[in-house]
Amino acid sequence: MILVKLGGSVITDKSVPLSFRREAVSGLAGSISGMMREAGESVIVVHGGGSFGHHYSTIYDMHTKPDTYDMEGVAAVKNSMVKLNGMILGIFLDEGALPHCCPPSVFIHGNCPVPDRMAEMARVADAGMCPVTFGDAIWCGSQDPPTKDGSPTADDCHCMNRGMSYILSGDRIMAILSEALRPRMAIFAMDVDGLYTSPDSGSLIPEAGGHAAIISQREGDVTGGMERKVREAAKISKGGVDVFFVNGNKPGRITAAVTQGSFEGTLFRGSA
Ligand code: IP8
Repeated sequence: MILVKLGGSVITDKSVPLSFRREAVSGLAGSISGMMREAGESVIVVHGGGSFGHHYSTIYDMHTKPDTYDMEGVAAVKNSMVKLNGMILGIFLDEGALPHCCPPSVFIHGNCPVPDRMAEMARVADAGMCPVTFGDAIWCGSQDPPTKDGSPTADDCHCMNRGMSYILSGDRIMAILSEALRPRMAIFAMDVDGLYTSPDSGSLIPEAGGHAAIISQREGDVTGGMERKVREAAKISKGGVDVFFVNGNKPGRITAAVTQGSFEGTLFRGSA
């Protein structure tokens, strides 16, 4: 099984609110469909919020830390993500990737991943459909932030129904699903070729390892942009899963990584 994260910067134009990049999504869906049909690979897709979810999270000042955010904001973020997800599902269907919509509330209760639900997603993928989930605003009753940076973990289940919510990033979902399902590879499709030694003029890092520490935050979205991506990728690879950062505008590179083991991007080698 392969997990693929479609980054918000590939599927939307982050500089223009509510702008969808149809052609980029078609290319990615075509490549995923090919991996499923021709290479017999089971695939689960996670997508980010881009200029949909992040647009409203910023307007309503919502973050990954559980808090009593404006419920109008929770509703606006969720509505925008469902719209974005609907467009993605339509293109996946057109490209023969047989999408199976799985909002995160299907497998995350408050701040707790639900193992049975994640196992069911894997069964859907193994049966030849493509479960598609996404970063979202999540209802969570927790009174205290469960971790230092506020992101939920499987160990911290305090759903006390006190009206809290939080933004769950697609990158975090990648780590949650990787830990539960142990995919063969976790791929992050982004709008750059991979990780660079410095944000502006550095060279591409083909294999990350210790380099990951030197990467600073490139973009300032509510879920932490590149910094969070690197953190989650490092966590996933420490669990023994290969993680690949790749340019999502060049979907042939995803196919080459999955079918030929040829990595044009940045690889975090799994090291359990
Ligand atoms: O784009 C966050 O997911 P991300 C989604 O993967 C929202 O960080 C709702 C802002």
